[in-house]
Amino acid sequence: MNRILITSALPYANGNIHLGHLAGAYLPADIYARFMRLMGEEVLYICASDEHGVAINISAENENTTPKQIIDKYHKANLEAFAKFGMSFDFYSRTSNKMHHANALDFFETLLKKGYLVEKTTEQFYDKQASMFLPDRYVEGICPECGYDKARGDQCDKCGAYYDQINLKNPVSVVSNTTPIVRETTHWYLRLSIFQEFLEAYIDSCSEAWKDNVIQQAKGWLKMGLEDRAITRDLTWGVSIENAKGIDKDKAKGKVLYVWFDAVLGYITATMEWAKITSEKGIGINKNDWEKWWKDENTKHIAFIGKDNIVFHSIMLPAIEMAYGNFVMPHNIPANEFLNLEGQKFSKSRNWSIDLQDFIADFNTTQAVDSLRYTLGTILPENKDADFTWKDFQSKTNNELAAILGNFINRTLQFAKKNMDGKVPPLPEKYAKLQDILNDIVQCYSVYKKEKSVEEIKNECETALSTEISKNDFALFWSFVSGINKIIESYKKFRIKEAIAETMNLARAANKYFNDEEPWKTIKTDNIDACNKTIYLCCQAVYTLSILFAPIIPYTSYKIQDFFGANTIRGSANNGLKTINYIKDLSNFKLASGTEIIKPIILFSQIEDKIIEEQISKLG
Ligand code: B3M
Ligand code: ZN
Repeated sequence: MNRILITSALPYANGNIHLGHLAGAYLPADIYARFMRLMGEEVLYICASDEHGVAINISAENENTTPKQIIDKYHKANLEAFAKFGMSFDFYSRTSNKMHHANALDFFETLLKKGYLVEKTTEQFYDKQASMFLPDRYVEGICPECGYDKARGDQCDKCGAYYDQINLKNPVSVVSNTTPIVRETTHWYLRLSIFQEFLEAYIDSCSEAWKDNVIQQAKGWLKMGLEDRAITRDLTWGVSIENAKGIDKDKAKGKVLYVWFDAVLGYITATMEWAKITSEKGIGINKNDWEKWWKDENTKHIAFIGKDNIVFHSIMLPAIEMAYGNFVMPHNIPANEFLNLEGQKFSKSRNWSIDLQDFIADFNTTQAVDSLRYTLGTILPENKDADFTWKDFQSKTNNELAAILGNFINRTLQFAKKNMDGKVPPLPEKYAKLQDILNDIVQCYSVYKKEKSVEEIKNECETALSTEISKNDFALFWSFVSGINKIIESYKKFRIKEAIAETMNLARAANKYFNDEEPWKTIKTDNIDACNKTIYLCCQAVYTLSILFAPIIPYTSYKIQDFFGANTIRGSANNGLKTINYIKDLSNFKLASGTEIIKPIILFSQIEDKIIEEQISKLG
């Protein structure tokens, strides 16, 4: 049994989600969550809007409004867009909620009491013109590590360095464009150095399972030696520590928690909120159930993020969890690289971006959403930066979703509609053993997969079964059995892109089967048995594909299952409760002969050049 807690980086509620975000931390998490639910695992998928931090203040200033209005606007906009994109969050919260402030403060107070925080008075940049200290993004300058000249106050976007702002060279205030002075202020620091050894052991223990880029970055930090980090800021917007127990009220005045300290705790609070709210629904969730998702050692926390967030999840979060005590630390952090757009970096200011909201406004069909999910899924920047192009979107839709998957489903169902009374045909008596044979192949695969190569298993099965099963039938069965195994393995290793490619390969194999069997010929001869068998198996394949594609293109999957009036299985949010293992179950022919086929509709229509050209011309 696996209990899988899935989180996606909490998006800042100061702007719309764009395709780069989706490919980084949302789509892969959603596909993974849905697949694991279909595998019968206990899955809870949690996210929230990140509503604190200087980025929010700056947006408010730019839009001439208040932080509160900014977060309300973008929280709503992103929540709605995510829903249309088919995200299956079990719970989506916001860090401005009272419960989160209380929880984050509790962490602060507990760490303070346990001696993991230390108060220090240090020098910080102060903008005299604006009468304020300049935390993080309020100041820009030259990176002390690499010399990049647009480095932020707390982190360099170029080399990823994470430093004390006072080390920034040539600092300039973002607020007034003047050179700040240096002034003393008091802050609370997390004594990260205490955790050096412990984190080294933790990262070592993960080095086999985690992606290389994540391990390398984490090790890089550890190699430099961890230093104490300020976890408070001079700001009015954020989790105030003015009433925190254990500190001097005067010193705490005008201080809030550093956004990254409270944001990583947002995952935990959102889970608490989920448990509290869901416990009132009478579906068997208890308000303390959040604890089993965070404190039980059988829970695996998988944190999906973009590569710029690695340090906060591989170093800071585990340190905070360790300091507080009794929390499970991330089991895996499948951080993605970046997505580019038509060969260039996403940039809202240069209008080189595609917001999810704009995509939905322009296309507004579930087909288009699934096309987008599929296209992004096939190019996920898992190991290196990737590039989204509108031409690729068009070609993946037309040449794969429409020409392979859609075509196979359509020709199978149309054939049955026309020639078999609109029903799944009977499986003729002389083919009655096919189900057993399929089970044998499944069995053989699972027994031998550890000791033999796929080719060897294949040969073994093929020889053993050669007299009982035709070449085409075997090829179809083999593709599905070995393909499903590969898909499972890929998902388990967070190779989502590979799993998607393999899933489309099964649609290819099914299409090939249809071609090779030539049912349009057998129907005309007296070989109606063969024809019935072909279409019977094709219908089963359609159903199987609808399940395997459900995590990737959930809307389409729903439509396919609906053709058979079947229960719709999409790996949707289920409050952490498990269902049966649909994936394991796929080796059983699921559609009974005689099942009525509802009039099939075209699942993916071709995208014309005009549409694509229009979108390209909008950029820049
Ligand atoms: N709000 C997203 C970003 O860095 C940031 C993630 C928080 S995850 C706890 O773009
Ligand atoms: Zn740098």
